[in-house]
Amino acid sequence: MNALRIGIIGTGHIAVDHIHRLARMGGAQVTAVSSRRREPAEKAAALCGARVEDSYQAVVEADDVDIVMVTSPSELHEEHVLAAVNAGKYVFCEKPLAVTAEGCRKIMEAEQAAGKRLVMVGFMRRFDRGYLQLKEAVTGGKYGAPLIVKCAHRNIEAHVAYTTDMAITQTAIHEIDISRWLLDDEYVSAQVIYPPQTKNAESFRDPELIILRTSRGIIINLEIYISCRYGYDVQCEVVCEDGVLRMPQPSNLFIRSEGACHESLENDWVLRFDGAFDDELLAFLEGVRTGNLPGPTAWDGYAAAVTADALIRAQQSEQIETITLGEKPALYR
Ligand code: ISE
Repeated sequence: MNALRIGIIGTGHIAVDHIHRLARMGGAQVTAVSSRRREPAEKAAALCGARVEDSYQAVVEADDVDIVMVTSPSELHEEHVLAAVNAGKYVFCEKPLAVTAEGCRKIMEAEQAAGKRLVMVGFMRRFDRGYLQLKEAVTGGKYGAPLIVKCAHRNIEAHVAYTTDMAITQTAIHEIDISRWLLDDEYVSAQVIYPPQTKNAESFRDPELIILRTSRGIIINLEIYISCRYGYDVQCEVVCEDGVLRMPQPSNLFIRSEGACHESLENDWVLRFDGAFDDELLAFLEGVRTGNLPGPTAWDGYAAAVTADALIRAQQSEQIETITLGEKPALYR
């Protein structure tokens, strides 16, 4: 079996993480990388024996690139994914697919013009063991219809210059995707409610409570707390008619000592979702080999972007905002 040849656009932290994963997995070879900054590009290239190209166009057009991995800053995703799709290449794009719903729509149009699915979005939580168990239990129907989804997404602190809307586009975006996937339903409205501001954040609103409602009337109640300080903590519980299903946490050593019980939490998402990151890449590569890409699709990226737009409006209006997706194109049905 010939190794799949990968070109990477954007060589920050997550790209380097993917390079290490690909090296461990085998079956794929990074051949070219590009970045707006030369030094990180050279460092990333040295890790995998790739060459540095001067532009993203050169990566996309290279004959020895079958797959383009887009790990550039979010606001550049649209341009980079469109170039790759228009060149007929398979694309793995880190979330978000694009920062606007309009950008995602353009990507779907390009993919439809290509006549087949080329794009997978990096919503890695769909490959997490805990979420997969939850999905199986919800879908199995044994516990009755789902009524409420309660989620919490807490980060230790903002890792970059953070703004209030980033709590939606960078952070809540994971639950936006995972809840519609868990429920197999689409959102119809969005609301944001603010409790008192934490002393741990100054330049943006934190924490906040997000309420989403789906077409079947299911409520998603999501707490986002970017600067909780104590650890990286992601929780999800689905209240069904005849039972409550809680996502299991990855197991860590449980210690009883000095009159207390203690179990440590991971301190970032790459460690917390380590297995999910591996399994998503393996599924993507297998999808390219078989010509049958798994989700998350560009439609999923689009649905998340439309919901994020409504939530940003809701952050400002503090009113209930409606969400309208329109019809799902045949390619994604
Ligand atoms: C980051 O980009 C992620 O993807 C993490 O999963 C999320 O917890 C964090 O808030 C984001 O900034």
